[in-house]
Parts: sequence; C-alpha cells; structure tokens
Amino acid sequence: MIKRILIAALTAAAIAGIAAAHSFTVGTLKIGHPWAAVTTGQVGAAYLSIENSGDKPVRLKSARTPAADSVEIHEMSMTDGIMRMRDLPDGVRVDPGAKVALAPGGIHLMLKGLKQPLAEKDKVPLTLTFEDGTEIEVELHVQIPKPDEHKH
Ligand SMILES: [Cu+2]
Repeated sequence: MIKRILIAALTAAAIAGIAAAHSFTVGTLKIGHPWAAVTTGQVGAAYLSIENSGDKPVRLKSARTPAADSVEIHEMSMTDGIMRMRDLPDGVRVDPGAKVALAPGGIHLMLKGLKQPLAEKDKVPLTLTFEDGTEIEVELHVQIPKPDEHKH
C-alpha cells in the first residue's frame, strides 16, 4: 500500500520551480543533482547521478541519512503492466567513464522511516558509501517531481 501511494506521488505531473543544479565531487566521482521527491508519509525516494571519471569501476553499496531509519537501493520496473520494486543487493555499478542516473521509474534510493514528511525546499543530508570505502556527503534538495524527470 505504501508503495502504491509513493508511485502515485511520483507520477503527479506537477511542475515546481527549477531547482538550482548542484553537484558534489570527491576524487574521480561526481554526484549530480541529488534530490528527493516531496512525501506525505514516512517513505520517500531520492535520485542523483553518479559519474565515474576514474579508470576503475565503482559501486555504490549503501546510503544513509539522519532523516530516515534506513535507505535501500531499489529498482523499479514494469512487469506485465505492473510496477514493481526490487532491492539491488549489489548496489549500483558505474563503469570507468560512465554516468549512471538514478531517476524516477528506474533505480532510486528508498528512504524508509522518515522522521517527518519531506516538504518542498527541504535540504536533507545523505551519505553515499562506495564499495572501496569512499564516502560522499551530499545534500538532497526536496522538490516536486518534474515531468521531464519522470521516465518509464
Ligand atoms: Cu523503492
């Protein structure tokens, strides 16, 4: 039920103001425009891009935020006309020179047990942990999903 409510929220095609682009770089890893969708309940979803300009593959293994009890890496997919979410226990791999986008309708970070609903313009700290131990602190900008970021 909670998943269904979230999907409904993500498909709401409201247009918010354009959020300022922001990014976070550590070494050869660049995290682009981390953001989270507004929520009405205790489950949220966060999105960002990961760009690897190094010469080895990297893997996002986990994430955490003080704003939620836990963060899971999920993938959404359409099977027989039904939206499903599944865990990605191996995380997200980014090859050298590649950029992977976590975006609505695809891979996302699921924020579970939010201490309070996410409201537009909130800023939420998030720590990304990569397989090699690299941690990157980013700030999620909470916004209403834009139609051009909603891909199936
Ligand atoms: Cu999910």
